[in-house]
Amino acid sequence: MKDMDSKRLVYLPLIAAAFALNATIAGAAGPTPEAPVGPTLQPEGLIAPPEIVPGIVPNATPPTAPALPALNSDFNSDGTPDIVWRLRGNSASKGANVLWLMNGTSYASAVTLPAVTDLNWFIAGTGDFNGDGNTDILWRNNKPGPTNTQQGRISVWLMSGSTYLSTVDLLSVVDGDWHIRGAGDFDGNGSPDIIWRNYVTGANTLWLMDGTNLLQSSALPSVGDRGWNIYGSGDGDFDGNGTPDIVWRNEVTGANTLWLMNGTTFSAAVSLPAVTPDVGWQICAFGDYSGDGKPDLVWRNYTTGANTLWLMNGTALSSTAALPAVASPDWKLESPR
Ligand SMILES: [Ca+2]
Ligand SMILES: [Ca+2]
Ligand SMILES: [Ca+2]
Ligand SMILES: [Ca+2]
Repeated sequence: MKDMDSKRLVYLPLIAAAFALNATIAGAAGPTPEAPVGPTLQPEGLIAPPEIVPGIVPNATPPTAPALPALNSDFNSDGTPDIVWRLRGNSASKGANVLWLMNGTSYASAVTLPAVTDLNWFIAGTGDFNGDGNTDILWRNNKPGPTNTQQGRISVWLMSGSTYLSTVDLLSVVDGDWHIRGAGDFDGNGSPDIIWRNYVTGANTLWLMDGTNLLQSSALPSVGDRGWNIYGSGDGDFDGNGTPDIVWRNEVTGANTLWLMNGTTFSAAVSLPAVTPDVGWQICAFGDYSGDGKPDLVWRNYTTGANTLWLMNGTALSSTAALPAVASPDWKLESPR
């Protein structure tokens, strides 16, 4: 591994007012989300936990200091991270966004967020970017092409609870090879920092933020093998050192790995249980649902529609808990990550 060249990032200042995110702020008057409103629980037997490949033993590091960062996806401030969904695909409701409010490891209710029918916009993460105690939603527009006049824009939806307030634009990154893969407060200044991975070069970097302002880039080790991808961070402080850690999954081999971080510096890589890639499970989100102070993993099976929590004890899987199934693979489970 070697450090990447952060100069590859191209920053284009934007005039926020001229580029307000083209959200349809119709709220509940917009298209009716399909599955997540009133989801039907599949019979328990149909929700198989992700398969664990024997023989790959995680090197669990005992949790130490229980200094937990603020929850980055707790929209209703009840202490449980909530789950953000976005509907892609070509249905009449495409562009719908829905919040699942969670009660511990159980689904409690769904809230419709404003729709964004332009599918060039991706939900890139969540976190409190303006420091008002409310979780905000990070967006990136990334579909390079001559017809996309907004390529590279990055916007934050400032929220009040689950209510949209306003949009703030960040610096733009036009290069579509760079993807935002999550957000977490790595330098401990209270602002979520943004994790980037370059899908072509394998470079990885952090944007250290002061609210919605970029302070500086901080290079992470490069990972040239494109089978590996970052699936997020969010509230995922797995070793309890006060710094969020970064979850990697290899979609070719099924291996899952955690980068333990010491602030903005890579510290060590440890294995998580592997999940064979041919069974349809994708790792999607990270937050403490069981309330034991340790982050859990949210899996979604885009083949069967099942959703499952891995309740974790550090880097060790202790049990699984089924979430309501959402049949349509067009519903993307986006956050917390
Ligand atoms: Ca909550
Ligand atoms: Ca906020
Ligand atoms: Ca920070
Ligand atoms: Ca940590």
